[in-house]
Amino acid sequence: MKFQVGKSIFEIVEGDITRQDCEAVVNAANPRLSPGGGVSGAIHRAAGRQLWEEAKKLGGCKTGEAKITKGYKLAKYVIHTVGPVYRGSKEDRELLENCYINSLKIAFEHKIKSIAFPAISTGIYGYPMEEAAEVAIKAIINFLKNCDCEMNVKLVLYGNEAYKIHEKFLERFMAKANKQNFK
Ligand code: AR6
Repeated sequence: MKFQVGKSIFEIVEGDITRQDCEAVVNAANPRLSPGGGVSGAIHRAAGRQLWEEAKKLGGCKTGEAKITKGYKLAKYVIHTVGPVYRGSKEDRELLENCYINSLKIAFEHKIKSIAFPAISTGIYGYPMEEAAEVAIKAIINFLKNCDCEMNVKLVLYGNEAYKIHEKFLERFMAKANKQNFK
């Protein structure tokens, strides 16, 4: 499912983030930026050992913030962001939103034209998929609407269930936005 947002394209796809043809891949990292499991483990395996060699020199990353490294065998860049561990508090939402916004800001600063995100925090960190889908989609679309950029942003959902949840939310969101003359 694909939409034009300003001069950019926003797309949701079902698949493996290590198999996307993108200039930058976003990693759902931990505060140490160590390889870990889940999507982060897969990204580190695909990029190779040099990714950890570079990431470990960055002094970690706070929740909601983002840092960039080279992408080695995976892509030109990897942008590491640390999602919140879900607690069911108001703060979770803001921190998750910050992950998307801060990653996109770094991408913009590096003139990155194509970027792939996983569904940050929805695995080991326990963020409910429906709530996370709303936060991710709104954050990405608002950023693209308000930025003078031409980016191709992909949200890569692992498995059909995750894809369907995002598709449902995106359809409702776009229908509402179109009624309000979405540009
Ligand atoms: N491609 C796309 N999405 C994937 C892939 C893949 N190859 N593999 C898993 N996912 P998680 P978190 C989905 O747990 O919740 C790590 O150990 C997965 O189904 O990877 O932010 C870090 O080091 C889920 O929907 O990230 C941290 O300690 C989403 O990616 C911790 O996990 C995120 O799942 C971060 O937890």
